[in-house]
Amino acid sequence: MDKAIVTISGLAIIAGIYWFFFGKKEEVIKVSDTWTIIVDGGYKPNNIKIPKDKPATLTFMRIDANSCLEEIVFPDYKIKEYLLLNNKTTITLSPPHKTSGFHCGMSMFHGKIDVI
Ligand SMILES: [Cu+2]
Repeated sequence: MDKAIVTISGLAIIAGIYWFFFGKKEEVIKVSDTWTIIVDGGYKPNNIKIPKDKPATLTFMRIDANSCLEEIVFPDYKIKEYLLLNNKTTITLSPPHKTSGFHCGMSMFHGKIDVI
């Protein structure tokens, strides 16, 4: 009986470790044509991977009333947008040139764009 408990808890721990290292990564690494970023106490996700050969359309859904997050800046793309609360704002990065960052109007919250 004790052996069974040890075996089962061992398997549960292995499954947990597997999930921790492999399960989580998939939601961060996402290559597609559209991305939805939730703006809530920061940017979720805050690391976005976009393809190097085509425009990427990012949709920002701001649900955080904090005025700090009302503006978003992509310095390398010379883009500055106002994010309406409880609304979607679409920003197209074209052409995607290199790895760059974005941040709120006061540069307190940050995100990263990886071009792959
Ligand atoms: Cu800010």
